[in-house]
Amino acid sequence: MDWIDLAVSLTPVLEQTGRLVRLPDHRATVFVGDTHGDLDAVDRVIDRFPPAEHTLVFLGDTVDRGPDSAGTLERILREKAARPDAVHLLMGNHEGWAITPFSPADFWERLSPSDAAALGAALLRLPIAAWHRSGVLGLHGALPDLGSLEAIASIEPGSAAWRDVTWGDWTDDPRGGAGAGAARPTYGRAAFETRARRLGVRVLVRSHQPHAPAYLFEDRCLTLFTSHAYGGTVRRVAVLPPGRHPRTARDLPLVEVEPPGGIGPGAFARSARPR
Ligand SMILES: [Mn+2]
Repeated sequence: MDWIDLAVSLTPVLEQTGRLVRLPDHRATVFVGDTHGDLDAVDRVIDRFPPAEHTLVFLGDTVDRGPDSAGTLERILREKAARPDAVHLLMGNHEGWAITPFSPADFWERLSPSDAAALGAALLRLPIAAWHRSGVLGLHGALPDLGSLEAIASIEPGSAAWRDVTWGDWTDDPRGGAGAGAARPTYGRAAFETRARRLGVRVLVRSHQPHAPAYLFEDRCLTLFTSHAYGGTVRRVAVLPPGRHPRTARDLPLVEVEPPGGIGPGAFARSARPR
């Protein structure tokens, strides 16, 4: 099957799951940050944490920037099709390109208009957050300003809450961030604490900002990146073992997904573009 047809064929599975994934307790959850066309990163994650034994949560931004966007997305979708309950791809801003297009977006801009339309519509069905009842929430960017966790299930693509989740940044600047009106909504500690309390979130695991501090807000906000596409970042995933009730994100072990001996000369590097 052509892989864009594969993406379209997953629509019923995604609709059944809904916008808010409920993660199971009985096996480890592995959170994977932006992969951005870094197929080697995805291959290594799946080799090391097989979906037969783990729940994999990809936090979005699988395409653009890196050398093999189509291969990266296809690999994740094939794993999803094979084990729909064990592999989840959440929506990042690069999966939401059909709603908020931006440039440069090398992957999307090279697709034919019909392929971009079909794939863009299919990816708008993706879930936007994954919840583990130990208090851990995974999503791409920032927490939405909602009254309850359950409200996440009703987020509409294009809404303010959707924009916060897919585009939102965090900052430790004590003055806070640029807020909801900015092209890239940015929030500080006060917004984090208020929103996390309302949602019942103890620990947030997210990606989206390749050079953000790994830990923010008393270590309750973990930023992961799992791609070499921006250069200078070590690919890491975070593991939530079964039975653990984390107080902070430091209770989720970080695992580097690199070849033996480190990044090495074969790694690619691209100039950082803050998207
Ligand atoms: Mn992003």
